[in-house]
Amino acid sequence: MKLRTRFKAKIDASPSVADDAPEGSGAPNQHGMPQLPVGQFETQQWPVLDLGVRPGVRKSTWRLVVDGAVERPLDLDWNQLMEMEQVEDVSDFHCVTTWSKFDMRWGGVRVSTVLALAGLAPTATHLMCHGSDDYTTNVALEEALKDDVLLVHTHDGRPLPEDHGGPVRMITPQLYAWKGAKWIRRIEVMCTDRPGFWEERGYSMTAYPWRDDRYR
Ligand SMILES: Nc1nc2c(c(=O)[nH]1)N[C@H]1C(S)=C(S)[C@@H](COP(=O)(O)O)O[C@H]1N2
Ligand SMILES: [Mo]
Repeated sequence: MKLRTRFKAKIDASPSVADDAPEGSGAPNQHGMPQLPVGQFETQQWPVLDLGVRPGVRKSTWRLVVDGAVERPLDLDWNQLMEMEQVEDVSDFHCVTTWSKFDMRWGGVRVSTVLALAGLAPTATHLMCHGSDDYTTNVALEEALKDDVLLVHTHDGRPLPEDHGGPVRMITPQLYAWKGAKWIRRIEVMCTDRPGFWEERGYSMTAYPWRDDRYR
């Protein structure tokens, strides 16, 4: 069964699909949500936010392990990522520190494409995404399987800058941006939820911007 079919009910029940009173302002975005979530302001800048570590990953050294509750663990290199279905998408970026940047142009591979290749165990529910700086963040599968959740290598037609997680990072446009691991090196598929770096320090497990879902 296709992953999307298998997870359809959960995706349809996820906050950004099921919420009939999303809190925010501005014209509706492509999902019918107010473009500016509650408590956010729009910026033209693209600030850099991370732990201050620059792991120095290059295309030639980048690898992505997909393991845990999967049928076929993967260990992908750059060329293998390039051989997978490539997509372009425009989406917004919402940082929990209250800035939002609209209409970012991304190029990359859907997380769902990679997970379909690995094959999810029937009991899989969440991901732990690991960066090369040892950052971690947890994402529910019904969020990670959405079409705009990407492993991006391109922004605005250029290689993703190292500061922003290049050569490859994850993005989660319908969640706060901390759910998108920069310099992504491992996607661990889990059968229970577990907090990542910021979640252990009091940030939300679910991180849904249109309900001010910042802390837990
Ligand atoms: N590997 C890694 N990914 C990370 C972080 C980090 O510290 N390390 N910070 C997160 C946070 S808190 C935010 S807001 C976004 C910021 O992405 P940017 O620096 O490209 O704006 O990356 C997220 N992904
Ligand atoms: Mo953040």
